[in-house]
Amino acid sequence: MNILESAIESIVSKQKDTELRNIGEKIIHQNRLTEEDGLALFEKAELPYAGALANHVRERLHGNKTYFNRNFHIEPTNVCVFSCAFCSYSRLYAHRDEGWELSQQQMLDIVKSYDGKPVTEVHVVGGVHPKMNMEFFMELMQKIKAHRPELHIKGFTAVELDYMFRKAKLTVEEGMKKMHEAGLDSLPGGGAEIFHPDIRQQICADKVDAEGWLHIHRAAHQLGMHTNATMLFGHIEKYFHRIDHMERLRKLQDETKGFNTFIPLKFRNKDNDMSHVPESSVIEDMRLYAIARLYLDNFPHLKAYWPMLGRKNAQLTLSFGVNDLDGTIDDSTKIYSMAGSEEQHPTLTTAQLAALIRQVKREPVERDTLYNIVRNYSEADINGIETPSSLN
Ligand code: V47
Ligand code: SF4
Repeated sequence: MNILESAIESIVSKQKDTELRNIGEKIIHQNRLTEEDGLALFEKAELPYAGALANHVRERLHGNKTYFNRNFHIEPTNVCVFSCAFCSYSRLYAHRDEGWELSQQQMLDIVKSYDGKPVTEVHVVGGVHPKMNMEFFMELMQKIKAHRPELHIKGFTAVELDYMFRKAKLTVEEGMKKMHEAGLDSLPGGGAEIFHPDIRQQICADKVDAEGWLHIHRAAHQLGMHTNATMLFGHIEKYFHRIDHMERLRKLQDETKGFNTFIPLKFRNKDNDMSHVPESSVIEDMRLYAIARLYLDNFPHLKAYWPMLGRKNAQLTLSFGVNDLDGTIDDSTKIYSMAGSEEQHPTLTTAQLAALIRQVKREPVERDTLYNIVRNYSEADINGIETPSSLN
């Protein structure tokens, strides 16, 4: 038994609550948690206990490695046919003069502005514009690939794809195949929000439901594509809804093994129809990351999206199960700055992101979208780089 294993055994053996102690035993022996276990963790586990268990799992899976990638975002539009109550970013078509709509050429120019820069991924995500159809995006991807074939296109949430496929009168399988052939390499995790209909009805009633979201990801997995999954947390959902959400993802992952990463997204309450709902505390946020790491035993990676959490809290998550900090995001993604994130200009250079990770004694590893290692960052690579206290 190594030092880490004996430390976690000692923490579990000292746990006074029998149910929580049994959960700890399961984690040590790599046994799956039940829904009741997940609920008990949310209801009773204090942060140090859940966190120690999650850190044990994180280090068993990844040691100190903390991944990030060099990517950039394209947000084609914020015009959207839907009106999710938590969204601070979208504008209805009738008010499109207040929003933005990029042409194919403008998006291609963004791609070209990265010529010669070592980015590996473009993340394309935006509102659901009634006039930007599947043909438009297929053509865009073909042009991107013609210009830079090796650039990985991670694009379009299940919400955007569901709308495109229905408009094109294609089945999910047909639509996904066409998008894949046009250049789509993988799917981001957005649009999942909270799957349970009782909550979905209140926060995003009109967009694709849980079954539809899972269907789209299953179809992508069946084509050999990888995808991510998110959960929008810390608003009106109860612990039970979080477990229900993660349970549905765990089941699909058992079936397909196509998910790479789970990304909890903390609800931010500025300028949206849920501004009266208070944001969750940092303790609740860290407990959520930890419990997600424990519950989703078949997800290889757990990501904290730093532009939403802020840099310091993102560093903190690395002790509570998280092993991925997304990317350098070399441009200004608006979905969080408009919803109240402290990160109004979410840009970090690669060396700054690596320094952020090193500062909390983890090992920065640059990856591509599929977690192939691009580069390890040694102390020497980041010497003299500003650390977060001076970056904030
Ligand atoms: O689905 C919208 C969320 C998501 C708010 O797969 C909000 O690598 C908090 O999915 N407060 C879209 N969250 C972004 C997304 C994403 C981001 C980064 C990486 C990946 C990936 C995916 O943003 C939406 C919704 O859940 N969101 N408004 C808000 N007020
Ligand atoms: Fe549209 Fe996405 Fe905003 Fe919902 S969250 S209103 S689908 S942009």
